[in-house]
Amino acid sequence: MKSKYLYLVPLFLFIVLFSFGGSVIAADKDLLIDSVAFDPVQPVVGQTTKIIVKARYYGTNPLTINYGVDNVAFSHSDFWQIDSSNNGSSIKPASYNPLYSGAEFTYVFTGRFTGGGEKMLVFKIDGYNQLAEYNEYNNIINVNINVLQTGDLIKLTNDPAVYMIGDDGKKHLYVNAPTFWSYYRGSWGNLILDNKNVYIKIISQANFDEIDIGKNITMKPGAKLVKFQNSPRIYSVFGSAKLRYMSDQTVANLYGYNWGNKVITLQNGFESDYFLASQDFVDSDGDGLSDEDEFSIYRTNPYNVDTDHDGHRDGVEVINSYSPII
Ligand SMILES: [Ca+2]
Ligand SMILES: [Ca+2]
Ligand SMILES: [Ca+2]
Ligand SMILES: [Ca+2]
Repeated sequence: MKSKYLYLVPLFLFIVLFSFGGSVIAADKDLLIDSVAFDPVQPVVGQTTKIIVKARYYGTNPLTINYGVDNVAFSHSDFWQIDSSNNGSSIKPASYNPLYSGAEFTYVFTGRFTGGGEKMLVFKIDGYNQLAEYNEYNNIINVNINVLQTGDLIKLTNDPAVYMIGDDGKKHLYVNAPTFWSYYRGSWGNLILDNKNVYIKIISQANFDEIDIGKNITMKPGAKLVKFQNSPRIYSVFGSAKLRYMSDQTVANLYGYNWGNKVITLQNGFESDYFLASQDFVDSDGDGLSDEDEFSIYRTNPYNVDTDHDGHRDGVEVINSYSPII
């Protein structure tokens, strides 16, 4: 590694001697930033994250004075440093603690990203230019990082499975396409959620593996009927992954004779993502949507079967992917 930079010395000497007519002693020292890494490799908003900056010193003599070496200037957007008293340094050069040529040293900034998306972070060693160096241009490093946040969709390049980053910072799997499409509109190339475009971020296997796995995502309440491979029983989904058992007659009364095409069959393995709670189902107006889902998800009136007065019941509109409010 050392020889990689040595060729710069004569070049710089030449420039300095030429510029100053040989009247000054050329700088024989250099600080540079080698690399910046993140732990976890794929940060998520709110997660404790370490930013690890590796730097290096070269010089004909060891550095014995702390020319600001113990501090890396760090410009950041949306990174909240937990311990602001700590400048992250592992080194403070002094006569009793010299910094030898070629030595690598580390800065660790611990904190949390407070916002998601693409970020550019800028790191600069010797930010106040206290040390005269033969290369002042290798002191800065720009690092781009894509910070994930709640609601982001992610997938791997060669795997169709799509996951969502939850409030818990974990990745949650959409177990199949109907479950996914119970939340989104549009097409894979033009995904829409709440009238806004959303994008699926392709992430590397290493970054993917860094994110903890959370619970599977269950069918959006009211959006479909479900059954499991091992049983003909039909359920509606309401609240948080709750199942309400429905007789064929109940289903037919609500959704008409062609209710069969509203039923999604889930693999038995996904049964444990749900729980049976028929007794909790409260549907005051009898439109097929529970009071809690009308209130918290669909913003419909739990006491009016047809909130938007278009002649179609709230629950029927939802299960047919129409808006019950416009
Ligand atoms: Ca430098
Ligand atoms: Ca209702
Ligand atoms: Ca209603
Ligand atoms: Ca309606």
